[in-house]
Amino acid sequence: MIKLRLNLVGISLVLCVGAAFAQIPTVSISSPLPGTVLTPGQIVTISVQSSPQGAFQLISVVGQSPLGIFNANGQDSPNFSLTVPRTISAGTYGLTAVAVDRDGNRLMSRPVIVRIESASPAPTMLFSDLKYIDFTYVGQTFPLFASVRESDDFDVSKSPELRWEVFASPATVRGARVEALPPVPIPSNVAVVTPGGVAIARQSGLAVIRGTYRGASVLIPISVVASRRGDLDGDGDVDSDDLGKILDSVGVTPSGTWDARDLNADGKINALDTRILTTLCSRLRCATF
Ligand SMILES: [Ca+2]
Ligand SMILES: [Ca+2]
Repeated sequence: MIKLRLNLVGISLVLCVGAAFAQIPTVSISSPLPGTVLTPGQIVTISVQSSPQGAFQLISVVGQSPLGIFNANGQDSPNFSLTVPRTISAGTYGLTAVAVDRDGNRLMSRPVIVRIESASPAPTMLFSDLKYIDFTYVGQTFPLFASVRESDDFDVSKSPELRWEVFASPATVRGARVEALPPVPIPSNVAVVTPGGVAIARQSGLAVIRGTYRGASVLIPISVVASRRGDLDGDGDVDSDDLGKILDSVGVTPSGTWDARDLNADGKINALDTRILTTLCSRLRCATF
């Protein structure tokens, strides 16, 4: 009797060890994450993970109607491209992966619940507090802002959908308001805008920075003064005011090879540049008057 019980214990131990080493087949949706918010017309990648490798002959994703069904044969980790139907109603929808193994057995993942929100209407106008930017030296930088409402309570400055471009200015007068660009605007090198939305003056001249967000746009005229070397405030002379601008920038990385503060173009703004500036001063001892 005791022996039998021991034998039973022995068998159960063997089974446990065996189960620990056998890989349990799994299938799951790794993307989108539960709770992801989607809008009609949006394209989203559905990623499925399964194991062990080669266990399944078919992996499908069943989307709650009307999201649709997607199938992949013989892939362990298929990706599917889902376009959210434009006619879908707002609400929550489930996505479930279904895997069929070599013996025809079906395995289902935990459903991923996504939320569909009705698409906000495209804005008709884009706004910026910046009516005009007057760069006083080449290399000067200026962060750009945009919002879809006149008060900046709906800031879209960090949106990946916001795009800044620099075009030649149709206005010839510095500070002139620009109402519209030509149908085919000409790109300009007067300034560049970094992917983070910072405008950098690159050469003297007039230009227009255009911000575009979901079809709405805003125009910001800019000027970069044709200044003499060392004239960093653009007032036509080189004096202690300009020296102050370099002193304020010591240790700052130049915004580019064109940066007017890096007077010896060595990629640094330091004491050497301040010393060069003092040799460029219009008056004795860099006097302002
Ligand atoms: Ca000056
Ligand atoms: Ca330098």
